[in-house]
Amino acid sequence: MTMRQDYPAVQTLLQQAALDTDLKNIAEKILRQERITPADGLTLFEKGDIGFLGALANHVRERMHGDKTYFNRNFHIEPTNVCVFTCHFCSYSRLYKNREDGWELSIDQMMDIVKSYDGQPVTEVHIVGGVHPKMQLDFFVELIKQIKAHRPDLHVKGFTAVELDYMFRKAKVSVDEGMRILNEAGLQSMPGGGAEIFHPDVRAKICHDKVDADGWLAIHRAAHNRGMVTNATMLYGHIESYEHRIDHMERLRQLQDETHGFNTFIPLKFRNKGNDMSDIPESSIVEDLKLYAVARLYMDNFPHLKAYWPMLGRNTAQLTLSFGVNDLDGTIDDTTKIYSMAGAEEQNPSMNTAQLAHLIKQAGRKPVERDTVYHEIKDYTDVVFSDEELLAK
Ligand code: V47
Ligand code: SF4
Repeated sequence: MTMRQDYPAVQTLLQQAALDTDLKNIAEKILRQERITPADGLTLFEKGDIGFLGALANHVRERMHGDKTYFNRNFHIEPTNVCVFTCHFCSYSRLYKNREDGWELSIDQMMDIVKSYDGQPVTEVHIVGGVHPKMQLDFFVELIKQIKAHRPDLHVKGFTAVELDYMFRKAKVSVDEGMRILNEAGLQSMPGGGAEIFHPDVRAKICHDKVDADGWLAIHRAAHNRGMVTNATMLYGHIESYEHRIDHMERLRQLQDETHGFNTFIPLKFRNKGNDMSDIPESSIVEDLKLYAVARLYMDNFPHLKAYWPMLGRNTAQLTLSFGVNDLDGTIDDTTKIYSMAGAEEQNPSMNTAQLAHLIKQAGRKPVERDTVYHEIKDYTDVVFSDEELLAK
């Protein structure tokens, strides 16, 4: 086995006389590339300090990916923020009866967004939004077909399991049938949203009326069975306990053992502006970094760990690159409102390729542009950017 640069750092940690025996045993398992148990995961949250967790998670990250840090060039389409559900953490949605306060895009309006990227080297469109009672399966099949007819090479990643669960029930089709219809229309992968916290005690309090854990997992299983890849998220830093986080990650790890269809795990930090949970303080940066590190150590069968910079902010996103993260999502181009409406620092999230690559280099890592399924497009390590590119708004 090659000894990576940080291996001595982990060895030094293990030799500390004061190191807790449980933590030492877990670290030794990780160095032997053995799976850690739910109890080990809990111990890491409860006893691991930021230095210990960071060194171990960084060791795993570098064993898997070296210094490579992936990003892609993408844009989002948010068809609507009108939603039949009432998730208490959501700052973005409007009920159908208040739909004049929200937005509802027609297929033509969404195609205008797609066409506005003609000639630009974007590789992915990410489609996600509220669950509108009148935007149904046929509508989205038509949208996907028009996108693929206009630009066949654009990867269509779309719809959370929450949107799909509603769409399939409304169209009275089974999950497998619904997935077949969308996949044949041109849907290639699914984002990871809607997972929140799977445990029913938490779900009942924060998002009682949408698809439950088993329903969410069944939709991802159906996608994986068709050969589609998907992501998984976890909304953390509100009322959940460490046990709930481990339970969430364990359910995902088990499905991944079965299907190997997940690409990326994306912890999403709860932001508390403009929603029913605004009285709950946001997690500290130390808690955020510890969570990323534990996620990297626990989710041993997930190839990638993503920090979503529009939600975390650029500075924290840079720090996560030393706590297990190897992906920073995409250039986004100011096309998502989910986090700006919930109080994220990034009110107009947009970075050009030079800025995103520079951010990664500043953290001492190698920026690599990828497509949705992690084919490498270009290594930017030795590319020199002009001030004009770096300072562009
Ligand atoms: O499921 C909603 C989250 C998610 C808040 O797969 C909030 O590549 C924090 O899943 N504070 C949707 N989070 C977005 C999503 C996503 C984003 C980027 C990349 C990918 C991917 C997926 O947004 C929802 C919910 O968990 N969310 N409100 C809030 N106040
Ligand atoms: Fe609707 Fe999604 Fe907001 Fe829940 S998080 S209310 S499902 S838009």
